[in-house]
Amino acid sequence: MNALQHIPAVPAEFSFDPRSIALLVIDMQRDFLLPGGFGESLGNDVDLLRTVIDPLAALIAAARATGIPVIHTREGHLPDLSDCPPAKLLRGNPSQRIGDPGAFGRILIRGEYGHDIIDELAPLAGEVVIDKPGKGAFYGTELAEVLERDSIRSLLVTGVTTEVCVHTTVREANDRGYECLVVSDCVGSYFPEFQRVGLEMIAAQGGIFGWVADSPAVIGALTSSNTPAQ
Ligand code: TIU
Repeated sequence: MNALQHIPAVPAEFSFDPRSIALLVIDMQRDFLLPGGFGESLGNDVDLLRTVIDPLAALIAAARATGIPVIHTREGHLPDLSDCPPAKLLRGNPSQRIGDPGAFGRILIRGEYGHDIIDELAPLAGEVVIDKPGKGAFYGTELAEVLERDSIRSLLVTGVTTEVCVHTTVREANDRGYECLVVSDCVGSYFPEFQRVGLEMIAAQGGIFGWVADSPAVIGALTSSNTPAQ
């Protein structure tokens, strides 16, 4: 059987084959979510992002329970910054730039404590973790190969921030032919207005690059599906 499952969403119902969908968790890293990290150094209130943690933990648990792959991403750079273009490095607060010492190690550098995913959403052994140098999860990464290998066609997209790494990734995925549902209470922005408008932009114009639904709707559909354990 290859029954499609359906999630009530905007602008219209989202239909997916439970055998070809993955949950993408974007950049739920300490540097973005903990006070004192990179996000706060940019002048942001990290509490606005932390509202995502509980609903996203529940969604990840539901995906794991139904056999849907969970793919995590982390934004960051090599210790020598050779993969960080000057245009990115020189942006933002000059006293706290990528690679500078921060409260949790060098800011957004792979291997540092702050670069890793928050404890509440730690990947399980065997789950894919994609290290990405850019805002989008496809640029400069092996994500396309991972999705191809696992025959993934649909993505449930979550993480931070809505208007930056989530948007960039959804636009990249949409152009590559993936159907993306963005989970509204599992994505977060430092700016409430950007959160609202960012979600509206995805589903506007008949779903110009995706669908939007909240986590209870997604979990309801996942738990009613009979995902093969393979
Ligand atoms: N992951 C991600 O969104 N990176 C950012 O730098 N986002 C900001 O909103 N700054």
